[in-house]
Amino acid sequence: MSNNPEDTAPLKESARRVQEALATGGFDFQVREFPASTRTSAEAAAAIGCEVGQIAKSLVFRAKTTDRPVLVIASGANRVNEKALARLIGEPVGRADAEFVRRVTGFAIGGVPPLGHATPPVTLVDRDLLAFAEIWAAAGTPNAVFRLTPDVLTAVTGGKVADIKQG
Ligand code: 5CA
Repeated sequence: MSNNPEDTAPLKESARRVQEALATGGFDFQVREFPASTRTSAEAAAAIGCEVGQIAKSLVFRAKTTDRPVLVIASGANRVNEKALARLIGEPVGRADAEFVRRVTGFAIGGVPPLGHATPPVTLVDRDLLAFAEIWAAAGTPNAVFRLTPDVLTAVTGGKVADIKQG
């Protein structure tokens, strides 16, 4: 038990949607809201007290031919190699703008979770995340995250593990 009021306060609507998507998938992970920002990987790692590499950041790309959303769940320490991504999905890709991200995921940049998107995306998981026993992902808002394992991340997102980092 904890006396921290953050543990018992009701979740913001976007964070609650992520908690519900997790519950629907049969997972009992607890979405946690922090007083400090978890908007970026560095901020999230600082608030949680983990390595930046353990942050599973959800980056949305836009496939240029089909206009479909492509989700790359990358280690917070890495940048995504767009050429490798294009080869993997078979068409050119570009970074999605804020409007596209909100429309296809239902969430705003800084809180995009790896699951529960409005339009189910093609999903790739950065192989580097598999090196960690525990990782943390955004949970709908710039203050909310949840802890999970790399195995569960790939299972729950249907993501394909890929070598996707730059360099
Ligand atoms: N809550 C944190 C940790 S899980 C988080 O969501 N981090 S993130 O890295 O997954 O999301 C922020 C990402 O959104 C940044 O890495 C950046 O690539 C992207 N981003 C930020 N601003 C924009 C923008 N204006 N247009 C497109 N993408 C953006």
